[in-house]
Amino acid sequence: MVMVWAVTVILTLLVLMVLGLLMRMSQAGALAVRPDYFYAMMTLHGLGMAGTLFIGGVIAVWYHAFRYVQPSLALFRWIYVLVLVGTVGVIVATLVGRHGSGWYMLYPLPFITTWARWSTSLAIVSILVLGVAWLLAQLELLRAFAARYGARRLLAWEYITGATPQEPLPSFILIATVSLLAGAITTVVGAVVMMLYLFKWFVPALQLDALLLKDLMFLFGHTLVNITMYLGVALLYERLPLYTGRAWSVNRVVALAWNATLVFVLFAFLHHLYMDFAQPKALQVIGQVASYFSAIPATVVTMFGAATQVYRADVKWSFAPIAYYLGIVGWAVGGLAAVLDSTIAVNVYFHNTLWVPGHFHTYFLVGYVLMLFAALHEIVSPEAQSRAKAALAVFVVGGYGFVTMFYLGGLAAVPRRYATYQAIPIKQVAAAGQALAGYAAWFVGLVLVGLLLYLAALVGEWRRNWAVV
Ligand code: HEM
Ligand SMILES: [Cu+2]
Repeated sequence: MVMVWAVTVILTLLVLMVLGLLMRMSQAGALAVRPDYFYAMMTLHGLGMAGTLFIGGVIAVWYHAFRYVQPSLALFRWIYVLVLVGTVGVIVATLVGRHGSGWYMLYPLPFITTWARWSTSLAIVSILVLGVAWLLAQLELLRAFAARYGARRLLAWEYITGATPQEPLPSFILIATVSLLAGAITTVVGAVVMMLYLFKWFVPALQLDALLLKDLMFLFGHTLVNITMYLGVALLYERLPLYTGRAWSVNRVVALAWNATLVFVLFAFLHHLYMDFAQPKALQVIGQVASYFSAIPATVVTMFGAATQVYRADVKWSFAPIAYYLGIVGWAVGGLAAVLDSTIAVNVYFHNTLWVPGHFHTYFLVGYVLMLFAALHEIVSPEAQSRAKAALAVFVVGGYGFVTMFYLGGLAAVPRRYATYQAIPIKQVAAAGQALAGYAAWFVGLVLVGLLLYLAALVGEWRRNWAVV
């Protein structure tokens, strides 16, 4: 089953990246894409990436969790079916119905329809189906962890109070618990929003509170993508020691850092509302503080741990440790750009410029995606080495080139989410946006070549491993 998941995830990423290429080409003026198609593609790309990478991480965690616990295999088959159904629904709603309200479907945008009305309801129902699948997956893993370690021990509080635990808690289980707990809570919030949307779709006269819905949507959306990153980090703590020969265990500092993350990650979403002047000022301050505190302790502890893992260690640098390590570097670079942007004084300049896709594409494309590549490679075809390493090199060069163009666009004040830059009345901004998009498209080409080479390296070997789980 895990093989089917791995293939599906990689192929989906490929398709979504091609959509990304088409968007960049449209912005470069190299391809005429009608705006309604551009926004439909952008919505599918964003929703698809967020969802696929999240479930991909859950699957990798599920697979590696077998070392410690017994999550249900049958349930993960059903989850596959649900995810497939939901994904097909989103594809039809966007590419056929041209629903284009962006990946976080901000109220009331989904209901100001320039697209087919049915596509809004299909998108809502499909996301609800995906939400059910995600919730089931998260709860099942948490159940399996609790069955083995006891619910009260999963957050490593013993390490904080100084008591000696009867059985050590793997750091993998601690970080996965933090991620899945925050994920499960906010998935429910997302489902509530979708239910409200569904009411609104049936009864258009219904008026909902736009600010409240924005808060709820970002509580869901921000947290989902944030904990996706943390699933990658959980894998890093679990797998890197295998190559360095050094344990990466829970201690008091690690336990404190990840407990802090669990609390603050639930309030960091407020940084998406800095421009909402109706929101009480205190919440803006909480947003900034929580953004720092949800990122910094976990990052510092992880960076320090990752450095001590390899410092003067006799590491055999095969594909997986290289990819995990490059992943953590991308995570740090993108994280720095993100924390900068979550600082109110800086956000005033960068809000809604290409700086924003700049930072999240960094920690995803050249951060988390590399960790996922490492995890899938370990599962699918650990024997494929030199070809996979070459693929990684091409992918990383292309990836950094591509995100650099977003940052330069942000510095040049190019706004995000423009189908074409020709409509921008300030000539220098339009010209900069267009030129940078053109360079970016070439780098995307490299990314796609890298991904195809990686896929080919895996295919070459995976028949041998088809039998695992
Ligand atoms: C080669 C890979 C990729 C390419 C070429 C690409 C390209 C793009 C482009 C051109 C945009 C629109 C930017 C704008 O003008 O606002 C975009 C938005 C976005 N991308 Fe990517 N992307 C890639 C990978 C990823 C990955 C790995 C993720 C993972 C999370 C991701 C998530 C998103 C999201 C969430 C949006 C925002 C959609 C919205 O504004 O509603 N992308 N991407
Ligand atoms: Cu956020």
